[in-house]
Amino acid sequence: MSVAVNLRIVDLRAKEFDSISANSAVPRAAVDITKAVEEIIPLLEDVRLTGQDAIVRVTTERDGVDPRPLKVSAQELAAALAHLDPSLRKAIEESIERVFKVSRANMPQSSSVRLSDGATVHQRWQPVESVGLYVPGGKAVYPSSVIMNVVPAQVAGVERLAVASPAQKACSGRPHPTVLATAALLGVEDVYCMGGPAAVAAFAYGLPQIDFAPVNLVTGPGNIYVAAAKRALRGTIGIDSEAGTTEILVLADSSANARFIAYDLVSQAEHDEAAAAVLVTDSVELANAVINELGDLVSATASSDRVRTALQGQQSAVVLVDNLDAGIAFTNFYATEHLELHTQDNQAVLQRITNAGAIFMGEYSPVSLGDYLAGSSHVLPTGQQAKFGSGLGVHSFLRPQQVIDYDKKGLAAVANLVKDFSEAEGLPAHGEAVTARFEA
Ligand code: HSO
Ligand code: ZN
Repeated sequence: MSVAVNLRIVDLRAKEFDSISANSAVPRAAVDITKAVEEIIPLLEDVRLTGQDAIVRVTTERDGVDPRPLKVSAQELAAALAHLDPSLRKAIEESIERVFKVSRANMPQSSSVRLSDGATVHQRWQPVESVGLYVPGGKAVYPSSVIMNVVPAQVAGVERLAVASPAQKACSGRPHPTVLATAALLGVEDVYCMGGPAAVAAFAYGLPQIDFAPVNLVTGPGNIYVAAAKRALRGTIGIDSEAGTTEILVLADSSANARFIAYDLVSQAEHDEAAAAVLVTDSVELANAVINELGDLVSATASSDRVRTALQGQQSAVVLVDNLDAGIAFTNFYATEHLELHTQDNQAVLQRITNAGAIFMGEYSPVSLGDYLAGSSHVLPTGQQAKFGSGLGVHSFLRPQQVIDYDKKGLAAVANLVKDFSEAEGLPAHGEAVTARFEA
């Protein structure tokens, strides 16, 4: 039986809106990360002071399993790979290959600028030495996230890559076998049975009992407590971003296929009750058609209750606008994680899109393709972070380093200018360090 979906309609026709009013018209689901940070600080401290003991304690208490040995053995990894369903293995291998190709093409180039005779500044890209990748357990199992994190790190040239994934009660207290199998396929040998904020703390502080050294950078998705741990430990470690709940915004005109759009909204709503699914359109007919299609789809889909809750939450809506210009303006203000364009001229619209995590062009580029197999990353900025951040990629694992290479002639040409600057800043020793080189 089909039950109508109450996707709310936000009518912005004949209304002025700006970034603030657009985002309060369709607010993100509220998450109190500050409170979560407060809650987990004692646990992070516990891991810092007692290492593996803290991890064992918290996992036994909360999940009812002893995660030891924390390090997943080579035999366990090999067994997980041997038991991997052959067709899933094919899909994983194809995904890996595509992400590899895209990552290789995305490697930034070093540069070298000669500013005058004997005056050169180079820039080279240096990989981060060690990375911890967090792979969540819980509501869903994401071998795809292993690919999206590991492949760009490997292409960037990261030397040491450790994966942590929580003990699963249903998997005899070990991480999920598809996660292990994917790690094995990627040649990752350092895999640990640990989860939640404690795992992020282990990445930051190391675990002396099992000779696990701290890493420099932690990436990967997780629940609010994992995000809170990343926020609390940032500085001790680098982090990719604080991954929030999935968002999809579809910008469509009357030419769009309502059924395809409904499917795509449902596909991302499937992740979480707090997922945001937003349709922005200037066509009332399309809006009604999509809402109509959703009734059937949501009633029939596997996670019907979760999807319905997500679509009927404050964070999801159909936004009606006067025309495509207003739709583009709303889209840029909202700065969605995933943007789908379903318009008569997607290329022209694309030129005017400034803020989005990733952009999916037309009816044969759905978000779920990007989640698994497009070759692009599915680790993308949520909650307006697309205004300043980007998806995960090779660049996330690289640091630009500048190399300053001046000879005597190059330095002589600017020696007096340095002296003038240094005096203006009241730091004459700076200038003297240069002029001294030219005194007899
Ligand atoms: N859409 C999610 C990624 C994902 N989907 C993983 C399926 N598996 C966040 O971008
Ligand atoms: Zn997804």
